[in-house]
Amino acid sequence: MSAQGKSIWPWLRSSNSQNSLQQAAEAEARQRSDMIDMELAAERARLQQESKTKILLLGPSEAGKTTVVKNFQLAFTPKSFLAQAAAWLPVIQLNLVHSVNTILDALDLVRSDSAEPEDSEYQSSHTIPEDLRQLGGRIAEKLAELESELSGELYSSAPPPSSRPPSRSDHERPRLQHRLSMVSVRGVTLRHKPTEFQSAFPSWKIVVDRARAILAECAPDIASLWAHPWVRSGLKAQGIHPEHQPGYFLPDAARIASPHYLPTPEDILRARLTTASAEEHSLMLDVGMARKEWLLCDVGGSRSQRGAWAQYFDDAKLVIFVASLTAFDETLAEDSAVNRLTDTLLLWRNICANKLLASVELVLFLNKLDILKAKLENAGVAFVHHVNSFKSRPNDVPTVSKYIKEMFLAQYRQYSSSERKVFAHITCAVDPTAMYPVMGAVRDVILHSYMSQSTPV
Ligand SMILES: Nc1nc2c(ncn2[C@@H]2O[C@H](COP(=O)(O)OP(=O)(O)OP(=O)(O)O)[C@@H](O)[C@H]2O)c(=O)[nH]1
Ligand SMILES: [Mg+2]
Repeated sequence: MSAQGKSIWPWLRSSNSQNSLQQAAEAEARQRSDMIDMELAAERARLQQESKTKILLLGPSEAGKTTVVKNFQLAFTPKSFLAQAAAWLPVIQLNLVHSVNTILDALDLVRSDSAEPEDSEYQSSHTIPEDLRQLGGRIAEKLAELESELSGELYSSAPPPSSRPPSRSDHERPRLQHRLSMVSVRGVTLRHKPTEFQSAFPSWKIVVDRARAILAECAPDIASLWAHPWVRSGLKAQGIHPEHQPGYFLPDAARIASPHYLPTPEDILRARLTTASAEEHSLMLDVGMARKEWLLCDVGGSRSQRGAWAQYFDDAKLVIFVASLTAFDETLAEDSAVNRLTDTLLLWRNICANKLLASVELVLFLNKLDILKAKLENAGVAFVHHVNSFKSRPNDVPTVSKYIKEMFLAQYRQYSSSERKVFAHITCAVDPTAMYPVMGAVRDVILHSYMSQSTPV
């Protein structure tokens, strides 16, 4: 409407009425113009959102979803990925300290003489070599404090109590109770994302430097501890394999403690940080002449978090389901009665059958190939002991991985809510060289689905 148009305030009759009318009309025009600007901005935001390709990473906890996101960043935006390297340092320090404390705790190396159990059978089977007892005495206190300090800085609550049944002497050292038999940190909320640590966490440098100094003092003892045959056999007897667990940095103590240490891409891929709530990561990619934005939506995979996944299904173009090839002889951290492979297959079946995802392409990553190899070839684990239907097939990596892949594809064929392709890859997400071509193949699937969706029908 023009400013000179019909009066909207006919009751104004004073000699100034002409001026007032003009001002009111101008204000109205401004208001309308602002409204139009706001509508245009909202429309632009909507179109921008629609032009983003949303990729959902689903799968159980510890399967490697976040590690796959890191691989996307390393493959397609390496500069910004590497710029975040320093932010991963406290996470890596915490992973290392947590592994050492878990070993000290599991093998009772911090047991004081006065706390010796009375049970003579227990005592004789747990006689600690003197060198290890002294080693424990030198590092246990320092590393217990360091773990509390680092987890206090990184997480908004201390890690939860162990899921392991209490050992005989747990009641004697409540300060150490939070150590897990699993060498991972879970069930706690991050204070800040790693990329925000440096700005949001003012004492960052002080804490990291202090941790570095303590680790430098303890590094020779950590190396001796991990190399000690009594330690290796004691852990094996308890079924604890730190080398198969997330956040495994035990052989790297001296390197991590060195004054100029900066995490390498491989270290960042190995660092373990539980995803506490869904996170979106934006990646800008060149598609022909255009720049295209991908949104990688990374969710937490523990059972308590899965109920929240559906809210991200809406505009997803692709689901990358990450499963671990090594879940067959493991149980859930949330429920030790549930086999991880059984849980993962059921989860995959539900994703395949989900009607909200019927038009979404599926990519399946069967991950942790290196650990599968270590289990079958070094630790002598027999796959058939955990999956009877495997029968007398050869217990080697190609046969077992192919068999697991077939188990997943059979679920897909039987339960998929629509006719669509599934692209399966056997992966080792901590090996960036091996992952690079896989990332390229996934990019092609995304581009193909983007092209076909943007072609008018
Ligand atoms: N050795 C080995 N470790 C892997 C592999 N893939 C991932 N990891 C490690 O496994 C741990 C867990 O990986 P994440 O990516 O954090 O697992 P996630 O699926 O995001 O787990 P949540 O966030 O709890 O849902 C990390 O320490 C990774 O470095 C792999 O192929 N081999
Ligand atoms: Mg994660």
